[in-house]
Amino acid sequence: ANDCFPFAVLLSYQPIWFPSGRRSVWYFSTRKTWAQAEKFCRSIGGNLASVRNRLENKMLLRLIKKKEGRYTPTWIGGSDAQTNGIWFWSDGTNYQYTNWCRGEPNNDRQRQHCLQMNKRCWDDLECFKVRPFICVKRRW
Ligand SMILES: [Ca+2]
Ligand SMILES: [Ca+2]
Repeated sequence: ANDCFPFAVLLSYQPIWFPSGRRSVWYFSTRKTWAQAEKFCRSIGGNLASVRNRLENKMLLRLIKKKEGRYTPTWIGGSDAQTNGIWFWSDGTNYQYTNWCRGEPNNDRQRQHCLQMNKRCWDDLECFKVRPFICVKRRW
């Protein structure tokens, strides 16, 4: 039922815009698995968020802090589920800028294939864990 998100509710969310002005970013505090989160983002015409540079990374962290009151681990759109060690952004953005925490991605127990923003840096994590998440939508 949660997958069916009324547009009127969406209107009450305040997205932030990346500096390019072409991509808006939406924070959702509902905890979902990575795949559920990506599916939800697609249902509103977007994808889980990709990060293209340091400024965008900083903006997402600031958004998490603002919405949760602290740096809560949050899903964004990176995944190496197809081939371990080959990372993709679910929105098709080139995987170029990275901000991995020291020692990450470590593919712990060979089963970490999804990217969470963890405090100030990134960590690969089991995709079935539930986290709040950030969607990105291109300007329509
Ligand atoms: Ca992996
Ligand atoms: Ca990890």
